[in-house]
Amino acid sequence: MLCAVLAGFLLLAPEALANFITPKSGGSPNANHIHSLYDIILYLAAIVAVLVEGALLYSVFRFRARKSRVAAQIHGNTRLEIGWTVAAAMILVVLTVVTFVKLPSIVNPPNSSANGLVLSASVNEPTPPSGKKLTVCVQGRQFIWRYVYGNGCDQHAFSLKLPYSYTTMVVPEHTTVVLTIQSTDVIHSWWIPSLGGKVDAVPGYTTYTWFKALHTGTFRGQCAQLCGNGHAQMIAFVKVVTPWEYSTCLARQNQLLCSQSGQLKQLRQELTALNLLGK
Ligand SMILES: [Cu+2]
Repeated sequence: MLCAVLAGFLLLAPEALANFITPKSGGSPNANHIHSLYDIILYLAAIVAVLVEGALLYSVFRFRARKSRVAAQIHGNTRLEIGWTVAAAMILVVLTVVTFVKLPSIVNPPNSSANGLVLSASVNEPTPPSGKKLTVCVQGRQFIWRYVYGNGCDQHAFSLKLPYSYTTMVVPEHTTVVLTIQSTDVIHSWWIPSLGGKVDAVPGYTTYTWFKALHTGTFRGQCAQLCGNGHAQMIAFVKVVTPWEYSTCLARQNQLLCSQSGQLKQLRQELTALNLLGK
């Protein structure tokens, strides 16, 4: 009876509890591979748990203490002991092989799709086989995420006058996006669950991850490393749009940044002049 209930639970679980007891997925191939690997391990572990607990409960009930009955002892039964040692080892071997088979698809970025954006290559970041990707630099600081778009963003963001944004990252769909992750103060952790695993932003180091959004939409994430008293506010959004919308959005962002830096320059001049007048 108990086994039937647990088996029913396992059968229904993928539908009823999608992304509840398993990692979020659906936004990017790496997130999907993490999800399916997690599923395989979870269900194997669940089967082992049901078998072991079932045997235990059955034995407790069936062989409970009764007058004038002595339980049979199986200690020292070589066949049985070799059997369950080999079975446990085989399960671990299967899990290891499955993990190593799936790992490359989680770590290595694939090519952008034909309808994605055509982009440039660079040398030190994870690169898809075609070499074409979109680079976005993610910078964690207490307590906000900053994104700079385009090649060279990790070193020459200011001299190249690259467009940037805070909190919400805009990216095109079907395009391999490689993230270059840095921190300016303490350790933060970049994590948009539907778009893949989390990666730490460590001061003094550059870490990398990637995603390839499978459809448009907005994905929410949160800094996953306690980084100070404003940690809870350090949320992040990835807004996935069509490649055309992305190009338009980037051009608009450039224009806005340009006009604002013009205004800033003017304001600085005025303040400097006032200061000089005051002296
Ligand atoms: Cu944080």
